[in-house]
Amino acid sequence: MSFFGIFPCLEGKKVLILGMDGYIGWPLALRLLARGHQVTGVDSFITRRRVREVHSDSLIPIDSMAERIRKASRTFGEPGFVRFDVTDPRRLYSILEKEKPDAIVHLAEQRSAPYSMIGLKQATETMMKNIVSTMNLIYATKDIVPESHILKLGTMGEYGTPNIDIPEGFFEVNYHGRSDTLPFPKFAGSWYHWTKVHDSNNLMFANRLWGTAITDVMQGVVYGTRTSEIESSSSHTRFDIDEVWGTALNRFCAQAIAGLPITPYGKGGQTRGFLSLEDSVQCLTIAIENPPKNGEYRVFNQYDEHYSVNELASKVVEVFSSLYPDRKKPGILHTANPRIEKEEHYYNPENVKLRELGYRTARSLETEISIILQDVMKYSGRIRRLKDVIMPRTSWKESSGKSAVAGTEKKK
Ligand code: USQ
Repeated sequence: MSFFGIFPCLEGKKVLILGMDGYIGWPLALRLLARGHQVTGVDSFITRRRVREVHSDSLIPIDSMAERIRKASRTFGEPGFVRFDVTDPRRLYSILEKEKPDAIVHLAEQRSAPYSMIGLKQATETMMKNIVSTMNLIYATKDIVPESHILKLGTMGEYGTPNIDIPEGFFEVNYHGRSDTLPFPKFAGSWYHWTKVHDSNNLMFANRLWGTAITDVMQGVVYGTRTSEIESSSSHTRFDIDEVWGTALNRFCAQAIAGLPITPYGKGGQTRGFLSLEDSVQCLTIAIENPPKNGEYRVFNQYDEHYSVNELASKVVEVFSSLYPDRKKPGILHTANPRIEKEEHYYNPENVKLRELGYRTARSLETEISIILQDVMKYSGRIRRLKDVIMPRTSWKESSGKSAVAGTEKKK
């Protein structure tokens, strides 16, 4: 158990989690309940459906929401839950009327960059779901609970990989003899990442219009299978390893256990901010328990350390070899990069604000990789069934609208 998880919060809050069924949503619900907050969740279960559409599944089996709630209630307290899609403003207004939450955490967005790059249909679905759900939340909060705090999950990918340091949201600019504090320029690398930029702009404007209190979290890539509360309740969160829904380090661990080569794309020098699931949940909890001042819009860069994908691949090989000395050492295969991104670049984002509020890294990278490998090993039989969906296929260059157009013609 992390140091942070031991002590319950003195002042319980009412928290609404949009996207409570997701990879981060469920462990966050457990953590907040364990700390004495009242939690209600919303989800449409779209991630479960979309993952099955690419013939994949969570490697670690997950319970139905009814079973999740039963397990949470036995250990920490009962969360409320309502099933709907946040793009439906009527349902969102009605739950805010009913719950009157102190904080609303918005995790209910399409979260896969490769999914958004499959073609026009997926790109527009991502745009629509993400931007509309955030607009619904902005208006519903202003109309029903104007004092509430919106905690919105954005992404470090909004900034791209500029050749200068990245501040937390804003920076001082001097130009032609004049200076101002301005939002740092955004340069996203997928339709998905651009939706998060559009969300950030809309949230910033809502704050200017109505003074809505907002935390816009620029989160790095999350890895891991467990938090303290997952361990004590045996209520697992999903763990995706396929090329569309799985993320780098989680996939590398699964590849090592499956006996497949680990796949840094291209040269593998692409560097991102990473943090464990335990740390992600810790940071979001800190943001909820330390809300922005009335009328404040603040930006947190939420990651622990930055690594290149080559560094992560080598780390997985190293930890795997010491855990399983008798097994064949995993290979590393630099596959052609399906994405359009810099493969060697400068990267130095700032991440001090959460540390100032008390965030401390829960476990070292090596410890976390070792835990993931051992958890994944328990499902090595299931990995064999998912082998065909692990290697990269979704190409940024080949993303096309033709199949969506062909679908329309057929209907006529
Ligand atoms: N990568 C590989 N090999 C793989 C998978 C990924 O080299 O097998 C590379 C990608 O090319 C990329 C980097 O790893 O340069 C990160 O890719 P990813 O698939 O782990 O993560 P990404 O698509 O960027 O998106 C994920 C989450 C998203 C979140 C984002 C944070 O799916 O929801 O917003 O991480 S960030 O990357 O900081 O924008």
